[in-house]
Amino acid sequence: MRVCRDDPKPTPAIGSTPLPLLPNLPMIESAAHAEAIAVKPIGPLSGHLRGTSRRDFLWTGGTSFATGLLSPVLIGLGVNKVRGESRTNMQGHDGARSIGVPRAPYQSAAPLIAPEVRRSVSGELRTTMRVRYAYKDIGGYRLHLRSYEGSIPGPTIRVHAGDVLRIRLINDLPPNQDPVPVDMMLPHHFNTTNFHFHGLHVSPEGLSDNIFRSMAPGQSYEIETTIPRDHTRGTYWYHPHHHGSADVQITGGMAGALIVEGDFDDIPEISSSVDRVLILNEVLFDHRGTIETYDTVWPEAVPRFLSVNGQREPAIRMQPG
Ligand SMILES: [Cu+2]
Repeated sequence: MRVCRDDPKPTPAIGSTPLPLLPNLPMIESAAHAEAIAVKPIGPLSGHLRGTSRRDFLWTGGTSFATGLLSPVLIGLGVNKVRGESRTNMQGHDGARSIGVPRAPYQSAAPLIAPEVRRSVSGELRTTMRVRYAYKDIGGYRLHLRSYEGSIPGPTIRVHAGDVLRIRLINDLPPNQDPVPVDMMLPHHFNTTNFHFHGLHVSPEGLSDNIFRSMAPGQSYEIETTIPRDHTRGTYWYHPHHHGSADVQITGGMAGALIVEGDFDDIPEISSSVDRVLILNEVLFDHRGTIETYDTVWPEAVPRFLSVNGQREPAIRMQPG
């Protein structure tokens, strides 16, 4: 399923701390690509369910999310894919183009870290999403990118059909330096954003899933949407959808999982199993470890590597059997 294609190529990557702004510079490299997978592996109490898996896949340009119940075999496939990509691209980042990128400690096979979870209570999720620059150490590089709440990926939102989501979005990015172009098809205003609930069947108007809103830096905005009671359960995601800046922001890491719980989640064997959200991003950055020009996310002939929940080659440990 393809959606959200008004900008050519999305993707997530990184985040965590305050910092000084880097100047806009014409730079080398990159292309964007992100994959996000939410996986609910079968726990030890539900061995007989292994092999019966529920999966939903969403593909968006370079970004994909998958969710559901996946067997350890499938999880293994995902990890192998990440490992394969990483090895390939490690060489790229050791090349001349990565000279000058700030370095950071890196330990391969570190335990997988789950994104923070924000869950609805009594039919409502009321939360704040602060959009800001953040430092993120990933794969041995210290990157400086736009984020939700200073984390990459953003928090995981867990709701139920019938719930109301009330989000206060605070755009803490600095002012845009560039004027609005004559040709609006050109990338512009990378610090202006908005908020899109990818895949949700909700109102596209007003304060709801309105991709035509423009959320300027230095301002805060209310977002409110109601999920229909008969909404399909599953894993969705959220990301910016502002024309002209969405690609750069998503590539930098502004994305998170949105899970509508229900269906057979309450079956004891499933509810007692470990639920893992895996968000796979292709990490891209320029020689300063940031993304400040569209050329950084396009074309694709540049170094890159994959991350899982903002980590390069993390380890997922599972009990045998
Ligand atoms: Cu989308």
